Amino acid sequence: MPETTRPLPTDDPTQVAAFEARIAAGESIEPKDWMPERYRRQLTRMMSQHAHSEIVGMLPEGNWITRAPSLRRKLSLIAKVQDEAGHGLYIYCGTETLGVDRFDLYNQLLDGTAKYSSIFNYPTLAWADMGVIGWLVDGAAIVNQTILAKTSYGPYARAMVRICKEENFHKRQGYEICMTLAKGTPAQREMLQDAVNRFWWPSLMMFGPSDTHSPNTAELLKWRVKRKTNDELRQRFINLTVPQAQELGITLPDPDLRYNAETKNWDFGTIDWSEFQEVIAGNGPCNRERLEARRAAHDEGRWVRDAAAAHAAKRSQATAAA
Ligand code: BYC
Repeated sequence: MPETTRPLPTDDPTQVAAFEARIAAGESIEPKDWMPERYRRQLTRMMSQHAHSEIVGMLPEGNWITRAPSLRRKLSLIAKVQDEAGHGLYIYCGTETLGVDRFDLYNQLLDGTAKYSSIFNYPTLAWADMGVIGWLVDGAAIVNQTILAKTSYGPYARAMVRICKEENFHKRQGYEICMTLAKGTPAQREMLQDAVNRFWWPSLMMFGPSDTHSPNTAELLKWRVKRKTNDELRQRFINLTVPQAQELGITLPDPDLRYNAETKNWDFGTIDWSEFQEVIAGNGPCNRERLEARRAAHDEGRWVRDAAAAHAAKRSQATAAA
């Protein structure tokens, strides 16, 4: 039975109290430290979903590598997609420090039982989508991950510090594409506006359900895995992004977006949570296509795994014989 579905053992209350005192004191929890099984389980869930998101997240942008408009754009897009593969592998490594096997986790992605970020189930229809993904999707990821860099689990926090550095570069690269299109021909501006119209609301959904409908937040805040709620981070993202949209001279597709001088926040309209629920239930525009692409890549890569295993076996035989 995979580790993540086994029944939870009962934790010793004294150990739980000592653990929670460490969390309250702001200490970092490291792989060999004692931790409640539920903490381990929550981190495994969150980190594996995050790793899967990076790997599936390569697909929408990978779709445009062959059609990038110049050599410079192609090189930077290839580098971005490679970075995402690196982030995925890095976070799978982090997840293994919790005592799980990445192949079990990966199989949960392939058999459709694991979640990954809703945003990657939307199609990339035009070159402007590459700019908008960098600007909005990586922008949202940075807001979420900068806070996760202070999470209580040491390996995850350290992974986030490193990953955020690269995400910042991705965001600048995306914003620069948007700026070029915004200063371009009317057709380029229209392409940019259309991409923003399609990606704005799904980017807000990346932060997860509203706090009143988020079953995991309270426990994750208690253990300082999360340091801010979904709604707090969503609001922060909106506040940061509206001035950037104004700078580009494009319209965000929300007639209710208004600056509130009292709260110093940008108030926004109602998110279509039924769309979000459909996407995370596997019924978004590209869910099936994304999983099929990952399954095909897994099958086509079988010979690499077999060759690596055979090579490792041969080396260990040679070492034993020496
Ligand atoms: N999509 O209780 P809640 C990237 C699920 S990759 C799908 O609020 P939690 C990038 C949630 O898992 C971005 N599912 O959960 C890569 C839970 O379901 P389960 C990925 C979602 O954990 C390439 C249920 O809804 N980033 O940055 O407290 C290119 C209830 O939610 C989503 C991370 O993974 C969603 N959007 O909070 C560019 C960061 N939202 O598991 C960029 C780490 C919620 O109970 N993760 N669900 O069945 C987190 O920060 C948190 O897990 C979340 C959700 C804020 C995502």
